[in-house]
Amino acid sequence: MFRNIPPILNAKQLLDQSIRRTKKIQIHDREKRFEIKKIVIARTVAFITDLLSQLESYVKNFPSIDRLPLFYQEIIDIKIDTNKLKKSLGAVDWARKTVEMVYMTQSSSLTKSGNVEFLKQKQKEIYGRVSSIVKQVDKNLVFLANAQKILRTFPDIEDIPTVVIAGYPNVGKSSLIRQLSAAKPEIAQYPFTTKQIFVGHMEKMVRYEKKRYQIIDTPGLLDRPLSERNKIERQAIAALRHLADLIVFIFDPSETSGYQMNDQTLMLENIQKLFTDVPFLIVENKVDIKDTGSANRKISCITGEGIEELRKEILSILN
Ligand SMILES: Nc1nc2c(ncn2[C@@H]2O[C@H](COP(=O)(O)OP(=O)(O)OP(=O)(O)O)[C@@H](O)[C@H]2O)c(=O)[nH]1
Ligand SMILES: [Mg+2]
Repeated sequence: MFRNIPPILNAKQLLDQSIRRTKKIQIHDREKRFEIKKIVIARTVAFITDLLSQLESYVKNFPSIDRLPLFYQEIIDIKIDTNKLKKSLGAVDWARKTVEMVYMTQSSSLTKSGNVEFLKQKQKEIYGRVSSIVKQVDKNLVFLANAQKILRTFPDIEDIPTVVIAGYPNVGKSSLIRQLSAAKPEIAQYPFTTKQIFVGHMEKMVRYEKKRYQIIDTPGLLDRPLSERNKIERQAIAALRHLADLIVFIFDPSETSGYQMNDQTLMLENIQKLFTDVPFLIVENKVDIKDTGSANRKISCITGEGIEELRKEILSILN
């Protein structure tokens, strides 16, 4: 989704690139004086127009945040900071307009003059002014380049029926995604292995047509108020809030995850209070270690027990 943004250079790289490009411009005239004049003018114009088109493309090609789906808006605020992002885009746009103004007010004095020394002096002056404008927004360009790097790591979310897997850390959420889809999120025996949203897909034949579903892995959540949640946990909450048509909540009754059932139960209750209009499917994982005998669905991501039944149940709820 965010892979097509052109690379954003910092001030020095941008100025160096534009100067390098203009050096290639050569013009021949039988009269040396005219030749120099034409070259100076052509290079100055090319330098500025190249810069202008770069600056314009940075702002124009950046996704307009307010028009993105709400999930992305929230993830951008968590991982990048929407305010700073808007300020940086504004600053780069200011630089473009200011460079344009310099060009409009100065370029006529270039064409009017026949004096080569004066022309060269004028060219130096314009380069100096334009460079100082671009350097003023260097930190904004660096911020945008970094934001762009972060955007590229975002998962591609489609507008199709979606199940979000949630639960305490280390209970087997990523293991379940691996069982139910072709996605291969990292699995490890320590908490907080998953640090961002991961997307897998499931399919079902509906009247001779293949229907696709999304299954979303989230970072583990602890039972605490939203205001105390870190950026990794807040991504899980954003996925639950904006993407879930069904929430599969995973318990680990074996407590080999390192978290007690008491705490896991409290968290489920709190999450249920937050998302009252989404159906919940409560699942106990690691039944190969511990079977509680409760009425909840039981699975094992190690032996595969209960996985196919769970898949069917998820697909029948999602429809
Ligand atoms: N015995 C047993 N171990 C399991 C089962 N499912 C997962 N595990 C193990 O539990 C540990 C955590 O699994 P993950 O899938 O990484 O758990 P997670 O919930 O995604 O963890 P975070 O991303 O850190 O929140 C790993 O060592 C898994 O091998 C299961 O059904 N039985
Ligand atoms: Mg995980």
